[in-house]
Amino acid sequence: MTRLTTRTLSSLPAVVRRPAYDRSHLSPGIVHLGLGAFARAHLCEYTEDTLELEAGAWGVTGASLQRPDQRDRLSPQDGLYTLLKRAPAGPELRIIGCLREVMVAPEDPAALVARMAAAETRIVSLTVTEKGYCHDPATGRLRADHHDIVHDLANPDAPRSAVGLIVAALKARRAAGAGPFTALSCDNLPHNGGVLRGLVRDFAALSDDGLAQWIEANGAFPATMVDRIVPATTEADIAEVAGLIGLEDAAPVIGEPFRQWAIQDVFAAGRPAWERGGAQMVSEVAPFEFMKLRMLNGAHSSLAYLGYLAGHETVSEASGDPVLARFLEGLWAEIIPTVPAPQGVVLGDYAQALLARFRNPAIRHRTWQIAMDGSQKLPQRLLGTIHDRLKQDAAIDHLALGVAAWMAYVSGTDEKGATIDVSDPLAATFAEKAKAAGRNATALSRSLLSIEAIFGADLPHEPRFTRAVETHLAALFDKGAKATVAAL
Ligand code: CS2
Repeated sequence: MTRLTTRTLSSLPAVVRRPAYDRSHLSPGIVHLGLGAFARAHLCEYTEDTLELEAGAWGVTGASLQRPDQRDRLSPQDGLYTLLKRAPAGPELRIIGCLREVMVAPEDPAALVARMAAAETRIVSLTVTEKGYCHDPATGRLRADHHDIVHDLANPDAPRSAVGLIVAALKARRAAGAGPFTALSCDNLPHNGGVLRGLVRDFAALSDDGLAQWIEANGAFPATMVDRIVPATTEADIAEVAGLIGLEDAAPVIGEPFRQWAIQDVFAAGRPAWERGGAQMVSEVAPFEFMKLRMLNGAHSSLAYLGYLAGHETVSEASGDPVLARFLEGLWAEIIPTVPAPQGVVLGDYAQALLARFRNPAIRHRTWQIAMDGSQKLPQRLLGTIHDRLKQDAAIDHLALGVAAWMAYVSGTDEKGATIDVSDPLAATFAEKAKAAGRNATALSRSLLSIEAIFGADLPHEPRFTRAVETHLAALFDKGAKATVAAL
């Protein structure tokens, strides 16, 4: 089958939307770190919308921080790829053209730093996932003992962490008398802009106080809230896209039609008119971020753990299960009083819209995929909400069941006695703790609660929380996820 390339674009069927601007004039205004499916389905589509209206300055250089596979798939197709939006009513297809080139950081970190430091780069955006920040998720502070940070401090010219790369590039810009680029975090972290600013400053301060002060005075780190459900692309998706577009595309991305992007409008060197694609440029991102992290991601994670334990492979299946759907309603009822509604939003309506998105039968988002990296996700998705509820002296039953389900999941054994493939930076710690505690809910919950990087110093001493978690975990071990949820 013929490959999707610049040359074959014209042979696409008419239903496929394609770049309506001259790609040969794209300059590299944006360098994106962490070129996963999410960024290609989110930031790149918003950028594509602006290029259709004002072509030119905002081409994207994508950088993979670990593996070469994205580059190997995308380069033979001139950076072009299909975005397949799956609505319950049927698919919508669009070829995204904003990606100019793909770099692979470990192959040549200095080349990537040079690209970021070049004057024409005005924004360095990131989707490196929670663990890519090398920070302590409970406090948001840099982990100076993190292996990548230790490496980058010892090898400042060949960094491998996002923070190390940003600091190296900002250092070069300062030395060249250029201003900084805007560092734009697009990850699901609370106060992502402020957290990134702190990490970059703290890392810089470990080697160069003057640089840290320059960053503090001149840097721009807008906060963002990003939203689009984008499951990992499968071989079946690749085959389906080929059938739909009549060309081979080795790197399509699949997403729901819904998308949202709230961005704090503080940029150091200009930005694309992302609002033309519907992004919300705001002065205060926090209300959007609380709403999304707590209501969408908090529910997603809880449903992923409970759903996986109850034998559901996808979110759509799990949220279609009436027992789990009732759980979600109860969970949102606990979360909503802790969330200040963004202007014009009715949180009850937002919850109903989430349920419809979760149930989209055209999207196969695996519970296993969302269950990944719970140690990095729990604090902002569930624990902050629990903290606020306890302060209000309000019920936390559903929230605590979400945490207990995470514990049952990381115990590494499912309800049929089969091994769970737990993917998490702390997986080895979990395995050790599970081995020592066995199926003793008291022992396992106490042992997991003592991980300060996740639970912080206060929550583990809050008996209303620890008791609820322990009781739920015992029930999950005794009678399984479905019966435990049904008995709530
Ligand atoms: C999910 C998110 O994988 C996960 O942890 O909760 O990736 C979720 O799909 C996105 O945040 C939706 O915007």
